[in-house]
This record gives sequence, C-alpha cells and structure tokens, in this order.
Amino acid sequence: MQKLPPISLVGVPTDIGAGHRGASMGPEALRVAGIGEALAARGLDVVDRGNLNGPFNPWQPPVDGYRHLPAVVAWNRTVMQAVGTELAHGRVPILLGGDHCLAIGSITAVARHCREQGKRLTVLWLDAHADFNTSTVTPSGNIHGMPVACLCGFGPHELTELGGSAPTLTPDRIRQIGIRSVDAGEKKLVHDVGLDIYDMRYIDEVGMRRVMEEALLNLGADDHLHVSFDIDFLDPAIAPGVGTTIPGGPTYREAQLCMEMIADSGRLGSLDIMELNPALDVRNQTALLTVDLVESLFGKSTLMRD
Ligand SMILES: [Mn+2]
Repeated sequence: MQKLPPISLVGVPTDIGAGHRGASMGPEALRVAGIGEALAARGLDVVDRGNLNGPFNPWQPPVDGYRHLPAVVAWNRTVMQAVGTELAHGRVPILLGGDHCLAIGSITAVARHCREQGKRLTVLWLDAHADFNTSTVTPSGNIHGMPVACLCGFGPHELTELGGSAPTLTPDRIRQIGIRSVDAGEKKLVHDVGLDIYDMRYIDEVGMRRVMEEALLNLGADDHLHVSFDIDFLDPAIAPGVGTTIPGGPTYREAQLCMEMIADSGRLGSLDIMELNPALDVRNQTALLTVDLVESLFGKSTLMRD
C-alpha cells in the first residue's frame, strides 16, 4: 500500500466571512462524525491540533463592500501560520472549517510552501460557486464569496498580500468543479481571467470521470495538489448542512468518483473542508457524509479492486 504522509487536523471555528451563522460549529461536528478515527483506521498517522482562536463574529453590515474585513484578516493570518507550520513539518494539513474565506490563509501558506520546495501547485476548488466576487460586484459583501478572487490578486490588499506579495496564485493553477451559481458581475470577471471551470452542465454532458481526468491531467512528482472542498459542492439532497445550498450538485456516486480519482493521482498534499453548518444539518448527516468522502480522498476504495 502507498505510504501516505502524516496528517494534522486543524479546526477553525468561525463563520466570520459567511452570510449565515453556524459554520463556526463545523470543526466539532466533523470530530463528532469521527473524522480523526476514520483516517486513523486507514492506517494513517493523524494528530488533531485542536482549534485555532480568533475574533468572535460581531455580525455587522459590510463596510466599504467588505463584511468584517479586519476580523477576516486576523483569522486568515492565524490559519496561514498554522498551515505553514504543518507543511514545514512534512505533514498534510486538513483544515476543518469554518467558512470558505479561510481558504485565503490556507492556500497562501500552501503556495509559499510550494515556492520554497520547488513544487508546482494545483488547486482543485470543489464548490457550487466560483467564489470570485469583489467588493464592486458582490451583492452581499460576505468575504466567503471572494477567496478565489483574493488569491488571484483581486481584493483588499490586506488579503491579496497576506503572504507578502500578490497574486498568490495565477488563475491557470486553479480548476473549479461543480460550479452552478455565479453572479452576473462575477461571471464577467471569471471569463476575463480565464478561470478553468468544470461546471455542472459540463459534468452532465461528459460525466465526472472525464472531468476529473481533465482536471488532474499532467500531474507529476513535482506537483502539489490542494483540494478546497466547499460542502455546498454536493447536491443538497444528500448534504443539507450548508448555508448556501444550490440544487443540481454532484450525487453521492459522482462525489465518490471525484474523491477516488483525486486519491488515485497520489498528489494530494493539503485539504480544506469548508462551510459545514451544523445549525442547518439534519442529525449530523452532512458531517457523516463528508467523513465518508474524505476517507475516499485518502484512498479508501469502495470498488472490488486494489
Ligand atoms: Mn465556497
């Protein structure tokens, strides 16, 4: 069996960038669903680092187009440091979110690590949304709709330059899968920068297998794959526990295939699990499903082969 590196779970209990309260309870719901035990049962070395700390959510309206910007920056700095520390120790960080604005800190740390190690970073963004809003086009000011834009250098300098300089990523290093809700202004921006989007229509037309073959094409030994998994990627029929459900997402089997093909690539180096909202879940079923999918992401095969 392939030897996988040790894993660190890092909880980030905040909904500071979200439009609904409750993702702050995500880390604990994932623990209650047994994420650590499930990975350990696969023979992996798993350590739970507990939760990071940061400012509480004041639940205020946006200021100059951004909601809670100073607190979002504070949380992301802490995330960047924690993720960077795990990578420097040769561990695979699994961020237990928390809302998706925290991917700014997470991926900024991963990008720096890749630069230092001479690795090429590819980000797989599993989401119903492109998360490419800016303060001028966002309808809400919620920063969880802006992390991909911020990582590509579009956004407040406190976030685009979190790692020292902007952009953290060029759009060609990102592949988005499962997209089915893009705001009008956001759509134009996404087209302008040429983001690689495998939307639900494309998944319907060619199937998840070909989508993942294309998204994972040409990954070699020098590639670091980062998966940023927004739980709203999944169809709400199987995953009701998120704040921004959009119908028409991947089914259970499509999601499993997606995870299994990422595992088969052998390149997974870091993971965000974001936007799980236990306040909206039903008997923790979305957390349990997430743990099931993460097991596949780390190589648990449901197939009759090896
Ligand atoms: Mn998202």
